[in-house]
Amino acid sequence: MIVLSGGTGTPKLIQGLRTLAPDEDITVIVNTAEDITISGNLVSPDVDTVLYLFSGVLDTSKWWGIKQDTFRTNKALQKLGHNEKLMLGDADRATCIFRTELMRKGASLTAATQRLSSALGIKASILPMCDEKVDTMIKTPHGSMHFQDFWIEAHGEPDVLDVKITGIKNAKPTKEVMAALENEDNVIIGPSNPITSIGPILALEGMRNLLKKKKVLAISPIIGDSPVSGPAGKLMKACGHPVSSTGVVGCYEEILDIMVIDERDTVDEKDFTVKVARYDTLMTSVEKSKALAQRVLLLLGDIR
Ligand code: GDP
Ligand code: FO1
Repeated sequence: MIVLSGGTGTPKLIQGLRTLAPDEDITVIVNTAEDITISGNLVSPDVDTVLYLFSGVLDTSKWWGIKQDTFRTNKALQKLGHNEKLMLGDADRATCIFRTELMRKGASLTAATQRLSSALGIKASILPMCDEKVDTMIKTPHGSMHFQDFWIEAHGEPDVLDVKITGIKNAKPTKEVMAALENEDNVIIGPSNPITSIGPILALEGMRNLLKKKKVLAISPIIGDSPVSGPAGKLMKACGHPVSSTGVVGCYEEILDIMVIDERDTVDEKDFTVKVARYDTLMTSVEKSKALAQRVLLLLGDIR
């Protein structure tokens, strides 16, 4: 199965999918537009979250970083007067150092991710969406800032006027992403931020046209008029989409076949242009992730 993923909501769903299918059968196409260089090393937050999930070391209290990681290097740098934008743990930093070293020697992000995957004993296929550098930039009244500056340094507080993904016009889905999509009829879009996590994947050349030919199921990250977590609401509004499950359908216009919305969602099903299914989508435990994943596979006809 193929899953398009950001770094929080979809990994929760993948946690459930893993209990129903072998890791070998799971391909995750991951957003890279939030990647950022920290103290000389490339951090790929969404890719790393997926890597750590599959290798069983993810800190699932935060949905980023490695559980029980230490922060000695980050603190030592602070003492020297160098405050890092992201609190990078020591073991997490090792991943980023190795990635950067491989890339410095000429490896693509995809190849470096494959190397990390096999070093971590991962059987799933974790595919960065592209190998070119792309950056999500948030336009605010104080100027344009990188997503990580907006989200961490500015605590997501500034008003948002627009969202732009720089470099996306020159970015292409990798040949590994294309090959994976060619071999699958069904695609799952997890409950991820439609603007900053799924938006960049869909903005890659040819991606929307390719997905139009697939059976695509999405899970809404919005319940009623607010996201379960994070800045999706503010960013959707800035991009002209209503903050609702129907607004999410708008973001996936022409490619979506089935939308899974939460059973508590007050939205009127008559307002949808695609097939709608209701379920408890709040994945607050592995059991709940599994139940939702089971429902998703049933809807896609992947299990009976
Ligand atoms: P990011 O890369 O950290 O922004 O993570 P994602 O884009 O993958 O996920 C963030 C989105 O997931 C947010 O918009 C949340 O509303 C949504 N989300 C997080 N947890 C859940 C959940 O348990 N259920 C649903 N339906 N949405 C969730
Ligand atoms: N998020 C935070 O809110 N604070 C942090 O200090 C932080 C550090 C960090 C380090 C590595 C990493 O892979 C992710 C990290 N995140 C942190 C999460 C990240 O900024 C975003 O939540 C993701 O980019 C959204 O997908």
